[in-house]
Amino acid sequence: MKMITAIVNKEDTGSVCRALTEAGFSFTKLATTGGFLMSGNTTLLIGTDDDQVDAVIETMRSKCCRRTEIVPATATYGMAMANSYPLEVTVGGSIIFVQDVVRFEKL
Ligand code: 2BA
Repeated sequence: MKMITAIVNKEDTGSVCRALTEAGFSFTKLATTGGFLMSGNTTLLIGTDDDQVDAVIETMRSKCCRRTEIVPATATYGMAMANSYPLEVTVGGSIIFVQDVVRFEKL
């Protein structure tokens, strides 16, 4: 079994969650904050069989897109940093980590 940890842009969260549900995958949705932009994103915890990992990722790929975000000149981000001019960063589609699950119990 694997645990997929996926950080999803907030713009894509609704469509990604709908697609995962329609495809029959179980997940837990957490409200999270990116450490660099300090803006809201969503982290999904998706426990699944090894042979379903690619299907989960393809389902997500169909709903996640890369987008450019402009950080205003006055924004502070990270720890005690501020930019003096507008900053353009490419965010997403999704940052995905896949880890082995040593033991799974449902009580
Ligand atoms: P944030 O940390 O808010 O980062 C938003 C975007 O800002 C990143 O998009 C990246 O393009 C840019 N960025 C991040 N750190 C930077 C830096 N030190 N210098 C310049 N630009 C930087 P993504 O790479 O698509 O990441 C989207 C979100 O996924 C991140 O939001 C963070 O919440 C998470 N994430 C990304 N990489 C991660 C990692 N290695 N471990 C844990 N979470 C990660």
